[in-house]
Amino acid sequence: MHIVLVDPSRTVVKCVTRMLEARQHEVHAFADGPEALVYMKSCPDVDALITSAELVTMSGMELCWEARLVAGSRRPLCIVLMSSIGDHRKIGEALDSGADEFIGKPPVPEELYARLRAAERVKTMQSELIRLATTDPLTGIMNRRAFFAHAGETFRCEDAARAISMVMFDIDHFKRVNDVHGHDVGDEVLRGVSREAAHDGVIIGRLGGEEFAVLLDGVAQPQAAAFAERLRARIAALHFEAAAGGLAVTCSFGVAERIAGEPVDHLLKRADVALYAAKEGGRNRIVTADAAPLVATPGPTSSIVRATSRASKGPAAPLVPAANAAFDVLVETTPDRGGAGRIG
Ligand code: GH3
Ligand code: MG
Ligand code: MG
Repeated sequence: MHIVLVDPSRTVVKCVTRMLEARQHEVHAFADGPEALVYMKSCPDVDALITSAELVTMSGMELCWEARLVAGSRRPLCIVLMSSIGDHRKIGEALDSGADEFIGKPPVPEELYARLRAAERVKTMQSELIRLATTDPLTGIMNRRAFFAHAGETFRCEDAARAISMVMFDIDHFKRVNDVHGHDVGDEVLRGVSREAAHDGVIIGRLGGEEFAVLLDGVAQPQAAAFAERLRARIAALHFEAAAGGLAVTCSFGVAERIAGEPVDHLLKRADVALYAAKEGGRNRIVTADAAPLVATPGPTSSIVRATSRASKGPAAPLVPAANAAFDVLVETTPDRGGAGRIG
């Protein structure tokens, strides 16, 4: 395991490091909490923190708490607090501060090893739970919830000068792929399209069905539209094999750049309205939304995106572009001829 060890005593650090290295653990030792936290922030693969309860500029309890915040809910981290004081109140306080284990100082090697083995088991389970909770099982990319969480974090860290753009896209006439070639081929198309879109290591999520979103951090709308155009062309060039013959698919794209202070769901809404315009305009194209905010009239489904209401062809909560908003059709491609014609 990759372990951060924090103790002000060089002797303790030396002794515990020797114990851990004897079991092939990788140890990074620090004399105090703040420097350990800086390291943990920059190094997301730290598996465990072993800290003394008695530190210099912050208490061991505070470090436990801060380390828990650094790890958040998406990063498994085992925290072990070491203290020479066998005070039960202190043990309770340590556990309440985010520690998983409490161990005497200096630790007895066999106890330390056993606690780390237990930590490893818990970590494996936590990693699997996190993976299941954040990954779309069909495509292996982020699911809707994880994408929103990731976008939310990006938005919180935003520096005012940095552009952020959202690209939403949806496979054209995908229902016909299923109808003509079967659900398994449909699934293969979903995998192929998401693989192509995830190609450059971009932040991509499957928002539902055959609808995807890409978050482009540090990218303004014109460059985001150019990215979408490259992706549109790459997806259109994909070839899928099916019993009834080969097939190709196209996608429609909506692109929007974040207005300062705009929340994730609002930006997605604008990208979705642009996507809707791309569908209306003939599909297999990119439409950018103007930076003007949308006026969402109140309605039962007026949150986030309208994919569901579109898919069901039922009444959608109306989203009305504000007076100065405009749709800008960027890429005029050959309008589709009803989709089925494209499917070989
Ligand atoms: P449009 O061009 O307007 O987007 O038309 P469309 O046919 O792509 O859209 P529609 O919303 O009518 O159909 C989407 C289809 O996607 C219907 C649904 O059965 C299918 N679908 C949703 N999730 C999955 C999945 O996980 N696998 C497969 N194979 N199909 C799926
Ligand atoms: Mg579709
Ligand atoms: Mg759809």
